[in-house]
Amino acid sequence: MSGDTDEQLWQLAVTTLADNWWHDHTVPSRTLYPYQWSWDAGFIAVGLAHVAPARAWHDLRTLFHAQWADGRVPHIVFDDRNAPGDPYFPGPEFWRSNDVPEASPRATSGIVQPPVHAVAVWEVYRRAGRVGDPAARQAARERAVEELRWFYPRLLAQQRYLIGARDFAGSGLACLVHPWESGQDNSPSWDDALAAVPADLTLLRRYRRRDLMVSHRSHRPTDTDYARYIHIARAYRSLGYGDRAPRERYPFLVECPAFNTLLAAAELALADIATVVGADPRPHRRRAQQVTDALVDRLFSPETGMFHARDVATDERSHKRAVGGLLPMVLPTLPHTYVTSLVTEACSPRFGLAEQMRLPLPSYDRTAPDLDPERYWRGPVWINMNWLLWRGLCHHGQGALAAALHEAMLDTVRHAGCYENFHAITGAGIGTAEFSWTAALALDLLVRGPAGDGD
Ligand code: 2M8
Repeated sequence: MSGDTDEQLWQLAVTTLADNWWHDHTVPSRTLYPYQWSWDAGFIAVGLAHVAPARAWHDLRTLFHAQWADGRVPHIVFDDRNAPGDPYFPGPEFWRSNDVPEASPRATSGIVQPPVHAVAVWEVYRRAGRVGDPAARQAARERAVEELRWFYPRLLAQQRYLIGARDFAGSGLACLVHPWESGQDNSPSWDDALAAVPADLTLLRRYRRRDLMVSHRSHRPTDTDYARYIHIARAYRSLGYGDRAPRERYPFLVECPAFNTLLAAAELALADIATVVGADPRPHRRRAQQVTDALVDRLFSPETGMFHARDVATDERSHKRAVGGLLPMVLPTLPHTYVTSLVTEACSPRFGLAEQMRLPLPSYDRTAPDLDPERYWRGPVWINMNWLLWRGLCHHGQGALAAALHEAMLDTVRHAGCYENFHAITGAGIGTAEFSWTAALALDLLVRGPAGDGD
């Protein structure tokens, strides 16, 4: 594919989402990720809201039907109807969620992903009732209010789990117990914390990496990374996925700027939802502010002008400049001076935001000696992170930069297709070719226009 028109891109994105719908949910990709993933479902719903709103609600409901009794929303929901033959590792027999009393009856993983769902629910609600005759519009609006009522207590429980049980450092921030929880799996942000985790390659002989059967080795995390991922997941599993054991039982405990930004953004979305369902929005706004303040206190570095992950075991901040460290820019609660600092960093050669730009922001500093332009979260461009940053730029009155980023994102997808991610320097498509969140967010960008204020 090269140089598609907007109409062709629209069609491609709609087809991608339709092809990735299986039974009661959308998979990120039929080949590489044949189940339902948590934060993918949020981004996917934002796109489905424009073309298949009933499916958007259905998809999110499927995810929340698998929510655990303690409030956690698992990062993968398995379903053997759509994926016979054990096509993904680690699958249900690795996670063994059915052994855990708080787990949902449906097999899931035991870890979480960034809580983008409240934002997604609000976006789907906002879009409701925009097509059809007046009666159809009215019915869609009423249904959307019912959906908000269904989701509100579940989203609250999700927040309570993350802000409560996951605050390992007592800092007001949620802590990740596994790099997969960040969604930015092999980001250089975790390198320091991971260095202390044993990399037992013999573990990989016992299991088989299914990702390498459908993807290039040079695009995926290394075996050393994978051995560590498995070690950390097994340690957490041995605690019954509990969050109250002594800290040294958790091989990886990290506060992530992007995850906590989305945690605060979820509180702001919940404040909006609360006003519709007749609840009090003020506690949500208060919590959003508290998380924002903790982000600034714990994760902002005056030296780099951006945010960085903090390893809770050593209490050290990483020095790596990853795109997640720019994400607090999406928060209306972030004081202006930090927004300015983040925009300045985003506009540096490291990330390349500019009124004339060819490619969206990479996942990692383009000038760093350890940039790996095609390896997953160590360089490549990801549309979801750029879409979030674009929302932040729109919100903070950076119209010209927002418009340039909007165009760069669409241009990249028009040229390469709905790939999972894109080479940090050339923009070529990488990973799986029919990737749901790229398709979904392209639809949203097309509808909303450069300033985010379109229909
Ligand atoms: C990637 O993560 C999974 C593990 O969860 C994997 O590498 O197999 C990440 O890009 C993550 O952000 C994403 O949610 C998932 C499915 O698209 O794939």
